[in-house]
Amino acid sequence: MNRDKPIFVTRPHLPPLKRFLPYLEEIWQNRVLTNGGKFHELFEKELAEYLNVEFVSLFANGTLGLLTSLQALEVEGEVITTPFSFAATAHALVWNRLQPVFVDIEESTLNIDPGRIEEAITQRTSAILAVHVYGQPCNTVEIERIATKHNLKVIYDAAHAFGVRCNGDSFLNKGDLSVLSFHATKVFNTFEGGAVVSHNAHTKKRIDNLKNFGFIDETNVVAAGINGKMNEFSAALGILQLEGIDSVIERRRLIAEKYYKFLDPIVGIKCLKPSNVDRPNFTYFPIIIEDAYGESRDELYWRLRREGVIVRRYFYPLISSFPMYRNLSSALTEMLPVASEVSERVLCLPIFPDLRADEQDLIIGLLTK
Ligand code: T4K
Repeated sequence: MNRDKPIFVTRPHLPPLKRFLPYLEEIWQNRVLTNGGKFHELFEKELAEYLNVEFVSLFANGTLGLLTSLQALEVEGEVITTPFSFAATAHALVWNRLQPVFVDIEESTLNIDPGRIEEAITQRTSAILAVHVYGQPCNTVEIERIATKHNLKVIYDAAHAFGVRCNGDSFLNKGDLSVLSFHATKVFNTFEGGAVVSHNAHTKKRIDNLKNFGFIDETNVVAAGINGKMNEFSAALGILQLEGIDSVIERRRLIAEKYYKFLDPIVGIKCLKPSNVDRPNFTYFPIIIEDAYGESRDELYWRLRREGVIVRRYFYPLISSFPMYRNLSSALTEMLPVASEVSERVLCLPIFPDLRADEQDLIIGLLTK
């Protein structure tokens, strides 16, 4: 194989270009590029059906979906969240002038530990912003119990969770709102894009107004909303991508199975496997590098990169260690022992539908040493 070409942690799946061209031609003819055109309407409808949810609002990206969700629910004061995520999760709070309160994660799922949430609740807490990290569902039952008891809103950052099915259902129906990302690096992409799943027509309407600057009609603006709208090009791509998503996830499953087969026997490498889900999406392939491996996570990271395998340390460093968060009392490393340890040991291996067998063999060979 050509070793000059790097193997990235992911590559976006795209349909054949010729299948996209008719959509482009139609957009060129219609001259409707954004603000809720024909493809936007159709994609929103088809997406809701695919995800088995009732109300979907499309967004230009997941981050704007998070910002708008917090605004829509009128969240105030402090919000309990996880440090083990992408920057966007906590940044969305700051953009809404909310204070993140970091809580440690569970070792088994790497999601926020419900057992640590209640001790972090204060008079000022109004919501929980949890993340289904790597598409592994949070303990939604326990989170709901705590939220009901303390009258808190629940928003799930479901950026990684597209297409994951649990008990035959979509866990996007849990909590008050769930936010998806359709970024190029995600299982399902619309170039850039995102969506917010809500549970009633009133909330969807409010979210749709907020993503259009807060306009409710041509002359009335009811809130300082943002421009969060998805354009027609992304929506058209989304319609096409839905046709291929199940085979994309199946291909990812086969790659994951091969990794399990060859990496499970290696002493010091622990493959993190999805649990309690009917259909995982294999959006990432995270492994934990234990001392017994004989090489640290960072040594392995650099060795693989020197060999052209561009692995990633999602999520290192922890959000709580970023300069704008590290002075918070909840950001102390001692308060976050599991997240701190995992962040130092985790490595995400390449997984995407076009990963070739010889490329995967090379990666496995490098890990086997
Ligand atoms: N919440 C969570 C939990 C998230 O993980 C994210 C995003 C969000 C919220 C926010 O959603 P969005 O607003 O993004 O919709 C990437 C993505 O930019 C980001 O979307 C994602 N999480 C995060 C986990 O990863 P980087 O800086 O690692 O991406 P980058 O550009 O280094 O890409 C990684 C690899 O992917 C590259 O080495 C090559 C490949 N790649 C990437 C792009 C963009 C391609 O082959 N083609 C491409 O177009 O952040």
